[in-house]
Parts: sequence; C-alpha cells; structure tokens
Amino acid sequence: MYSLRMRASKDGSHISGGERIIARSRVLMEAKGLLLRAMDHVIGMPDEIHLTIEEIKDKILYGESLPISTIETIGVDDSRIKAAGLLSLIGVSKKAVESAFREISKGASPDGKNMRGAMIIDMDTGKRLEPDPCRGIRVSRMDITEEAEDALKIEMKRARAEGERVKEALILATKVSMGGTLAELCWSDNPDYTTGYVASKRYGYVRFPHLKKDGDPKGGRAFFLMGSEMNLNSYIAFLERMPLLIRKITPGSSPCRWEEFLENQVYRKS
Ligand code: WAQ
Ligand code: MG
Repeated sequence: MYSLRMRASKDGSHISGGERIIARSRVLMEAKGLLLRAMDHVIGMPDEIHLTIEEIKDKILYGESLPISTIETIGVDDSRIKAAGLLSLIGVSKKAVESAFREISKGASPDGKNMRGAMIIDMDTGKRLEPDPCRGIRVSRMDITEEAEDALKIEMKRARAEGERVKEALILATKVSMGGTLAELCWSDNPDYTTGYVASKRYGYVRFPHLKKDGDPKGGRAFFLMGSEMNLNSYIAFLERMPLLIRKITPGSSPCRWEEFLENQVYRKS
C-alpha cells in the first residue's frame, strides 16, 4: 500500500491539500487526481505543489467511521450553545470549552491568523498543550476504502450533508477519536462554509450548521485531552504518522432537533 499526500501553495500560503492510502495499482491514477485538484482550485493557481508518494512499511490500522448526525439550529448563538452543551456532556470543563471557542474565533495562532493544524487543549484546565502554537498538530495518513465511500454517500444523504469536505472531516475526526481524544471541536476557515462539528467516541460526529457567521474567515480545530493521563509524544505520533484506512461506515441519526438527538442517545445507551 502507498500513502499519497499533496499540498499546494501560492506565495507561501496554503491553497489546497489532499491525501490517499491506496494499493500500488492505483498510485498513478490517484496521483493524477491529486495534481488535478491542486491545479484546479477556486482560490487560484498555486506556484508550488508538493506531491509525496511513499510506500507504507508499517502496519495499517483499519477502523469504522464515527456515526454522522446533523442538529437543526437557528443561527450562530444557538449553534454554539448546543455545541458547547455537547462538549460539557462529554466532560470538557466550562473553562476549556470557552477557551476553545475564543481561540478559534480570534485565530488561534500567536499572530492572530488561523493555525495550519489543531490545538490540543487540556479538558480540565483549558491550557493549550501543542508544542508549536503556530503549526499545531497536523493529522495525516488516513483514507477510506471505495466500498466504505459508497456506504458513506448514502449516510451523508440521510444526514443532508454534501461534498468532499464532509468526507475528509469525518475521516480526520474518526482518526482523532481513535487516538484517545475525548472530544474535537471544528469549523472551517473557508468564509462561506459555516457548518462545524463536535466529534467524540461517545456521541459520534455531530454537525451544527452555523458555528460561525457567513463570511467569517476564521476557523480551526481543538482536540480536548485528559492532559495528565496522556503521553503527548505518542499521541501526536499516532495522529501524524499512523496510517488509518476506514473500511466501515457506522450509521447515525437523521437531521433532528437537539432535544430529539439527546433522547435518542439516552435510548441507545440503555
Ligand atoms: N490536521 C489538523 N488540523 C487541521 C488539518 C489537519 N490535517 N487541516 C486543517 N486543520 C485545521 C486548520 O486550523 C484549519 O484552519 C482548520 O482546521 C479548518 O480546516 O459539513 O473544512 O479544511 O460536516 O477549512 C467541517 C464540517 C469542515 C464539515 C472543516 O476544515 C461538515 C473544514 P478546513
Ligand atoms: Mg479550509
């Protein structure tokens, strides 16, 4: 099996990226696909493209996706209250939740820009733990099999979700949860894309349609951890380097009101 990773930039700023884990017979075709993606991006033509093709010599981890749910919300305040509520239910302290929303909203990098990767936040103290607060943690080396992707298309229709962005975020969130992360909070840095999510092993991948205002260019990710119980180095190594291939899609619940979602969860657990 091979890991393919592409990143494209212009004047040093990131334009697009993508990655695959595939059999040798598909390397050429998929490499072409990634290059097409790099050169056909809405933001413009990159002046630098990096394509890495690497044989995977370690073992590959196989996994099942988190289930997808979409919560019906009205506006940013409502979405944020519910997303924060879900993080509290998972056990993230109020302090840590507030710190994550504040940092992502203002641009979590020390220069006030978006980070390239994710913050790690101690779920009790709210303290940031990532070694490099500009770069953050970059989750990499993950993909989904063709069969699972077919199943995912049906799941996404049911959750009324569309596009590559959702697929990629689900793959990333699944890997993040498998690494021992208690919860993840994310919304895009794309100004037109306001849907974000809270992901966790316990509740799955839960989407909130308006985690930011339309037109807002700020976005980011926070991984909440039991800081005192984790070996940070092995945690980061897992997220950045362990190859993960998702080969099964876990069904979630249809778009629903928040109260309904919570009731379903109680029902499922009992
Ligand atoms: N690892 C860690 N953090 C990353 C990575 C990565 N590989 N890629 C991006 N980030 C961080 C970085 O701070 C970005 O600014 C931020 O996440 C947002 O990245 O409808 O599109 O690629 O279900 O803009 C979520 C909702 C969409 C999808 C997320 O993120 C849905 C999205 P973006
Ligand atoms: Mg983006």
